[in-house]
Amino acid sequence: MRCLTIRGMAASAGSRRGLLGATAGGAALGTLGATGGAVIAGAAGGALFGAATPARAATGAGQVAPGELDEYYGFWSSGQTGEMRILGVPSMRELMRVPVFNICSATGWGITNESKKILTEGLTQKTKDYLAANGLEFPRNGDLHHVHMSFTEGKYDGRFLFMNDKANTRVARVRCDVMKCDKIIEIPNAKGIHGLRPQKWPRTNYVFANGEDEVPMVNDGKILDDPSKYVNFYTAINADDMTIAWQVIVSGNLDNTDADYDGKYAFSTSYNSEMGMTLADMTASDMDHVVVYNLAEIEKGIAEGDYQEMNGVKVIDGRKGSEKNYVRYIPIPNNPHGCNMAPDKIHLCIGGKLSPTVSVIDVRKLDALFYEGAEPRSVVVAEPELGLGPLHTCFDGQGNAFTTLFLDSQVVKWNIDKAVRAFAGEAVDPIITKADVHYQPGHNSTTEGETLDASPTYYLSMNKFSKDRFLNVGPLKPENEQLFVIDGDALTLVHDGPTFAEPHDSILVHRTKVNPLHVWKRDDPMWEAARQQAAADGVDIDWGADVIRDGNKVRVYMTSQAPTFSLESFTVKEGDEVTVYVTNQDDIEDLTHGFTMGNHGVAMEVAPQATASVTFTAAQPGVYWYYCQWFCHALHMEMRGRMFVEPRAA
Ligand code: K7E
Ligand code: CUA
Ligand code: CA
Repeated sequence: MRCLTIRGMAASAGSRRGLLGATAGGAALGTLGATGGAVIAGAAGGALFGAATPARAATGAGQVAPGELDEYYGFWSSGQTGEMRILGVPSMRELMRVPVFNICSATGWGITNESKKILTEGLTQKTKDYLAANGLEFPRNGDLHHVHMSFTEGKYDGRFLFMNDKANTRVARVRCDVMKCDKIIEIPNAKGIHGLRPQKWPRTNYVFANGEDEVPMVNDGKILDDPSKYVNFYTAINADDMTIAWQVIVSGNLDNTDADYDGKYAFSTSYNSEMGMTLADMTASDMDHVVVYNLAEIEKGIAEGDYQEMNGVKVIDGRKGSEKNYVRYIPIPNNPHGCNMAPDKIHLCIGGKLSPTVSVIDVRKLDALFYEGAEPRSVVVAEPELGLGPLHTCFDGQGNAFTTLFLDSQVVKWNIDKAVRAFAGEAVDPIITKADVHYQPGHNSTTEGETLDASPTYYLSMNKFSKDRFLNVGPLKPENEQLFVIDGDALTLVHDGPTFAEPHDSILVHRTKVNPLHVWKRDDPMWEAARQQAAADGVDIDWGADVIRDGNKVRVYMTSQAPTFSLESFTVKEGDEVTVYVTNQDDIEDLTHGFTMGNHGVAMEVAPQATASVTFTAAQPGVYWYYCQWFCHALHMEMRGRMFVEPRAA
């Protein structure tokens, strides 16, 4: 087995532009020709480059004409941007950005009272205290790697989306009926929530989350250089109410996670079984491990009181050497990364990263590991050598897998059954095909590929580098993502387009499974606090045009109906704490208003039938215009009014 040196891990594949230029004029040559002849999905039927794909262009697969709707919703993470994105697939049109861990000027996320409540209420007291001491209410940044939908019996059920924030150890939930975040919690004890997956079977009762970063068990500033005191935590979150169900202390760190289709086991990869604190130490061993969590045994252990309580969480000890049946450790080469359960319900695929292999675990053999003392590696039923830097694997629902090869800048399509037979000694080659991608792919997705509805329709490659692929925009380059049509054993490129940081991961969900509302329901819980305050103030929130003074607090209630606010002006005093509530009376689809108070740093979206509110301190005396910031009407510019700030009486 080849193993890479650290130096060899650098994103080293050079530009293919020169190479492509040399071959594009000629006949298609091997794999290069297959991707060099790209059809760029476009408005007017798609421009053809190269000669490899005229048949595809003629059938139009992978193309969506203007005005036509896509077949799939794509839910994208955005990495260090901290938001979730919704794309249409296969057109790859960006449909919406849903702010979650970031602050958003267009929607007012992080500015409105409704969003601030969600951003603050789930933080630990320790974090709240730290932020308050630094003049902050919630973290300003987020690092959103993984978006996953809730499951019912192994299939997407269109209820919720769950996502992680590695930067501030948080997990968030987005409601699919309105595509807004409704819960964010900080995970106690753990540090750096990275891998995240919902339970697949029988439904998503738990959301599983990996803590990637090791910290001393008692992290109070007294221990630095004693790795034996460092631990990591695996967390199960109750999906229905976003509370912590339990945690498990493990040996080694945790990277990616997945769950089986039987509701029995969950899994994590660990690249730092060494518990090293330096790069050299983290890569010292040829083997790391996969952790297997036995859900029934953990639940039983919790019920029987075999836990310690840490910061309000019930924590099971699953470290190596424990005699209990909570977890098992399976040795896997070498700094493994991706952790993907195949929809055949049998095979778990682990990307080897520093090893050119994918390790395949047969989950039917796990019982023997727990209850019959089977040798840990006995559950590994295949370990095909696929190429350099295997990271993530997705599936077509027909027994085949697609693995990204970061260092080779390729995707490899391979057959799981053939890999198992080859491992058993048969002379078969599991590799079906390889296709070039541009460049350095991380995650990949197929249509519903991590569900029982996986289909061989589209293959998406999310690439970390664009290099020379687009017009130069300065030293900071966009990333690149490429969509392929799966056509038998061939992968045909139909979209190649830049994205801003970062197309980290995505899921592709058939449009029949997602049914958002067209306008808000007036009784939505999102503005329950506003509704209660209005009731306490004797104001009808649906029709308000009221200014309520309460000491130096002023509550201003108004409605919007294109192109007017129900208050054309209101008066406050310098230094007043002003809260403006806006209810959008328009119930026409897409008739969103906004509210921006000039020179006060406040703005928000108010979608049809919604209420939103924002609180700010009235600035120096004078006239300040507020205006609608979402274009709503021919007289949208005129949809504005004045706040008059009077001097505070001496
Ligand atoms: Cu999903 Cu990068 Cu966070 Cu792999 S991890 S690439
Ligand atoms: Cu209302 Cu623009
Ligand atoms: Ca390691």
